[in-house]
Amino acid sequence: MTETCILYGAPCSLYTGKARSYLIKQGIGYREISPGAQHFVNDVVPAVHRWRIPVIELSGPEYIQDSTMIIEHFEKQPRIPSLLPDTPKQKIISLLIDVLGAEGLLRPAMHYRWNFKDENNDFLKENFRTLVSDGSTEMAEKAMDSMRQAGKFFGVRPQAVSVIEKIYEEFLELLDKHFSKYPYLLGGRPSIGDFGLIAPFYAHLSRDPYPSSMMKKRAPRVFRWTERMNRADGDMGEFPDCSVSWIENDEIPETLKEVLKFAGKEDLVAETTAAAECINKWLEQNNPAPGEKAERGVGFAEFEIRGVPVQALAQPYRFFLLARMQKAFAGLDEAGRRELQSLMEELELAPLLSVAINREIARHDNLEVWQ
Ligand SMILES: N[C@@H](CCC(=O)N[C@@H](CS)C(=O)NCC(=O)O)C(=O)O
Repeated sequence: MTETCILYGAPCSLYTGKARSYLIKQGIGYREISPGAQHFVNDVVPAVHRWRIPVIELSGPEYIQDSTMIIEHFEKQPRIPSLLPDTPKQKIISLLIDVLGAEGLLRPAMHYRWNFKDENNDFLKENFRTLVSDGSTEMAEKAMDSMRQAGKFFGVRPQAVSVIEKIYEEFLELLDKHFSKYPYLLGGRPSIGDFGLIAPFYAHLSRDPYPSSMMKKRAPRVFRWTERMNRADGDMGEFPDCSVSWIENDEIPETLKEVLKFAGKEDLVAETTAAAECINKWLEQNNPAPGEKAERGVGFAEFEIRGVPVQALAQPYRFFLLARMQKAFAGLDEAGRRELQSLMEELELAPLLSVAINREIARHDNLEVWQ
């Protein structure tokens, strides 16, 4: 395998897991370097305007920060086969799961990392030492403290903990059922949705000691999928009869429908709708100039999960990803749109086809900017 890029990232980083898995599955050569490296601190951070991982460095040098944009870069290469299905249902569902993975599971990812100190802390300290420039335990602990605080921004507060756990346990059970039938979300080949979902499921939920052990006990097939997503081959020995392709006839398996219906009903639709309202209010009041940087969060979306009030950062980035799904939907022919509309209604996810913020988010020079 020839080395074609450098990946700045880390095993404990949620979004690095998404980009890394794509590179592995596509056979794209890379060398992973920790962001504690001097070159990252001195050259890469100024080039991408902020400390954020993952970043890939290509010849030039050209830098790309953002797991989705890294994948998009390779998806556009003519010699690399695309992992976005081109049939209507599988395409839209793949792009929808990309949103769910990037933003929809931050509460369990943060809770199971930061609220189990006895089990996780030593492991995390060692991991976080590789993120900081002097490799010291003191700096690692500071970085951990700031991430622990970040959990609260996503709605991980004591009053919501038991409901976050309950929902995650049920979600795991449904996902485990799916992976007892199929090696990947859409059959015998990973798709863009698998890379979205691996983000919370790799670094945090399958790797940190407490949730890792929980997943191995409660959902061993989900754990196998997280291994599989980090192997260059299909790694699907348990499925000797499964062909190395997406399920035929644009079918969405029933087991995956159950997972999506559950995610939508529990919080994805409510949170997305509340975030859109919050961001639209902010836009009305602030009217950012076109080209102005869009911050990670603009206020807090307020909604309920199983009757428990939650406040979570309203992130414009969610709508950057959602717009990709909505544009793909708009680009379908009429029969495709009709089919999708009825599938999304069946899954109780139809509002996600239209909920939007009043200004688009674009990417410019590695930043999210208001259009
Ligand atoms: N949308 C970005 C999010 C990247 C991101 O938030 N990365 C985390 C580590 S997993 C980070 O760098 N956080 C530090 C910060 O944002 O200050 C992506 O997909 O790459």
